[in-house]
This record gives sequence, C-alpha cells and structure tokens, in this order.
Amino acid sequence: MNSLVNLIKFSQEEIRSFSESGAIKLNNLFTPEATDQLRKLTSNSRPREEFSKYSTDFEKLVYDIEQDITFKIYSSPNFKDTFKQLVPQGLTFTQSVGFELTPKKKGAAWHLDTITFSYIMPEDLGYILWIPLNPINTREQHGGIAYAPRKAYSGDSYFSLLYQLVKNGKVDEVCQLEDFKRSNFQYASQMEELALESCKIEHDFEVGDALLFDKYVWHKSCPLKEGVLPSRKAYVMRLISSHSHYSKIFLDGMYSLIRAAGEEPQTVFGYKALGHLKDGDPISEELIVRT
Ligand SMILES: O=C(O)CCC(=O)C(=O)O
Ligand SMILES: [Fe+2]
Repeated sequence: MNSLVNLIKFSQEEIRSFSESGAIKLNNLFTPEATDQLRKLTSNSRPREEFSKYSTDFEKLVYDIEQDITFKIYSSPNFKDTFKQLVPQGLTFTQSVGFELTPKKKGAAWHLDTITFSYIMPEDLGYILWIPLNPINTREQHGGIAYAPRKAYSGDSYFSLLYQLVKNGKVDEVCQLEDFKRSNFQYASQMEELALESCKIEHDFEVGDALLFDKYVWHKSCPLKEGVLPSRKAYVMRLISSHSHYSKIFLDGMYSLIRAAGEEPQTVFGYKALGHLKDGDPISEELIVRT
C-alpha cells in the first residue's frame, strides 16, 4: 500500500492552522504510481447517459468514478495516519469526481458544495481532497483552485440557512423569491465574490501534491490560460467525518431547489448509496451501498 500514499507528519502549527482555516496543502502525498492510475481513471471516465446531456463549465465533470485504486488509497495505513492528525475522529470516503478544465471553459465560480454534502446534517463535517493530475503554476497557466480561509469568510452559516429553509418547509416559497430567480443559489453573491477575491489563496502544485479543505471553505476554479498544458485534470475524493448523520430532509430539499433552478443534480449518490437510511442515522463505511 505504501507504493500509493506517502505518510505526512504535521507540526502542531500546521494542525492548528488547518483547524482555523479549514484548508491545507499536502506536499507529496501521492506517489507517481497513484497519480498515474488516477489520471487514467479520470481520462477514461465518461458521464453516465442520464447526465451527459447537461452542459457544465468544465471540459469534463464526472461523478462517482471510484474504482479499486480509490479504495486502495483510502484504506492504506499512510492515508489513515496522515488524515488522523488533521481529523482525529476519522474520515469515511463517500464518492469521487473527475474534472478536466481547458482554456475554453471557465470552470466553477466561487461556490460551496452544498448539493454534494446535502446527505449529511449541516453541522457534520465533509471534506474535499482535491488532487491535481497536472502541475499547477500560478506564474504561468494557473488552472488550479483558489479558496478563502474559513477564518476570513466561512460558509457554515450558508449551510445553516439552507437547512433552516428546507426543514421548515420553505422550499416552494424560496423558489418564488427574486433573490433565488436572479442568481444560482449554489454560488457566491456579487458582494461575497468581491470579498472572496480579496482574501483568496491560490497555491502552486506538483503532481503528487493535494489540497484538503472542508465543506465550509468557499472555493473556485482558476481558469487555465493558454500554454503548454492543453488541459488540467483533477481527481477529487469526497470524505465525511466518521461522526456524520444522514439527512434525508436536507437531501430532498436541496434536490428540489436545484431542479427548481432548472438544473439536474449530477449525482444521485445520496439516494443510491444511502437511501436506505433514516434521518439522523449515523453513516458508517459498512452502511454505504457500493455497486
Ligand atoms: O477542479 C475544479 O476546478 C473544481 C473542483 C471543485 O470545485 C470541487 O471538487 O468541489
Ligand atoms: Fe467545489
């Protein structure tokens, strides 16, 4: 297993900074064998028939592409021992996503992954492990990801806001609001964008490095400028705190909202893999249905 993941030892300062900012760059976490296999997996993945008709801001965006390599990675002792230092309660892998960005596509604007993490309670932590499969150079082509540290501006209250509306049966009323019709609720408002741009962090990455951030961290794609790289691929693992609880109420509400906004969710993971659970049930690895 050590041939895929390198163990990283964090200093107390790094651990404290992660708990404050919600994000940390992980240098040389993956071996070339791991990134080669993840690149192959991302390159070979195709959106499922039912989702292929929806256009995205990416050259490619495919959910639920986990394979043997993914399971080997997250069950490796080095992976567990690295992340245990940052998230002592432990992490449960849920799903993975493949992205490909070209200079023709703008990628995702400032957002939170509210749909992705709607199957857990708003206060339960979800994590995104973003693994670039090409080098990212912020002095040349960019093409990476920018984020705002949680201590500068956090998305936790936005999860609470959406949950309150859903739980109190306000979905239909929300859909009638000018606010809702004017802009896509998954993205930051213009005022938020201004603030996020002014405190954003954008790193360089070598292949093998990764970025871990939690679900309250606002983030966006940095467009890929023309240059030697024709495209940038990234493989993303979504993980949840092992103390998370299922929320069918939130899941149903968020899927209603996204459909009312004229879009179709690109994954049915919350229903397919967790649909047998009841509201409030703890989610453990054994309960996730993988087909
Ligand atoms: O790869 C990107 O540009 C976007 C990634 C992202 O937003 C995510 O994984 O949640
Ligand atoms: Fe995202």
